[in-house]
Amino acid sequence: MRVIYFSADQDGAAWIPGLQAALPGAQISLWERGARAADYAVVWKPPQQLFDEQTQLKALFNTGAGVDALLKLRLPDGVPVIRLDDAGMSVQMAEFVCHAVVRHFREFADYESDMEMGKWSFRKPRSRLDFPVGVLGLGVLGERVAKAVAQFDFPVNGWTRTSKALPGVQCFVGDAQLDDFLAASRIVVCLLPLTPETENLLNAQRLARIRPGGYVINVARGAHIVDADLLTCLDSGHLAGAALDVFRVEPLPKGHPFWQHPKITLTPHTSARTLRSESIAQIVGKIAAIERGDAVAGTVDPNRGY
Ligand code: OXD
Repeated sequence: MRVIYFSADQDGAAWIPGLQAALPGAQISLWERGARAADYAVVWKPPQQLFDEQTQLKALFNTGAGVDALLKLRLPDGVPVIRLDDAGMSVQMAEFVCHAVVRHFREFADYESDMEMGKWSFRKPRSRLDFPVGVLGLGVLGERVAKAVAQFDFPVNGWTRTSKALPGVQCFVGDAQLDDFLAASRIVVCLLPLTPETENLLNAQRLARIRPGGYVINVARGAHIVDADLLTCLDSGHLAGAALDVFRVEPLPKGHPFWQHPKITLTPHTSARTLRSESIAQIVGKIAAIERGDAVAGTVDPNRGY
């Protein structure tokens, strides 16, 4: 069996020994132009040329949570695209989002700057009932986030394409209930897959539906938010702030207004990192299932886009 690995961001040299140790009988190599035909490809943001050359693949593994970059390419006909099922990402996402929610709700940024100035002052406790948290997207990551936030006794709303029952989470379904979901939420967390339907979802009209004094946390894709509309809502005071981990262009270009905005907290696409050993164990388990002819969890539906 031949397995190729390619990543636009990660250190490939570190993945090869791990894959080799887990698949001792296989030939594992970094993909390069003109490489011999492989059975499996393990990839993150690969170039089109990889698929133009590798037309015999039995399956394709995406090493990140989102498959949008992959689905923009022309893939070999019928090759299943398989994503990681969690592989240690959902706990990271839950801690990242809970941190952002609690940091905003408890006004820790203000305390930090007070303390830096040597100022000892308390803020009035706020009621968490006034800070309902809405999670856009209740997939593996969104579900974990919604449950984790609910543990802090915030009211939690969820928005999904098809109905989902989660204890402690009020679910809103489809386009018809999106405005109601936004109006019921003051902190909005975006965890949607990026598809033509969800691109630019958080535009001026939708951001205006969020409760006044709202807060936006984007840990999905930059293209879910219309940057200029977010800035307008922050500057008008309709939104109190935003925590952004993802951007239309990454790294966020120097000079982009997000860098200096006083109401925006930035992180460099780090909310849930791919964990190498967990991911390799999962990929190897899925390869074994495919070789046995068994169904494999996490197969992407290319028409749905996730
Ligand atoms: C992603 C990831 O898909 O970082 O954004 O895994």
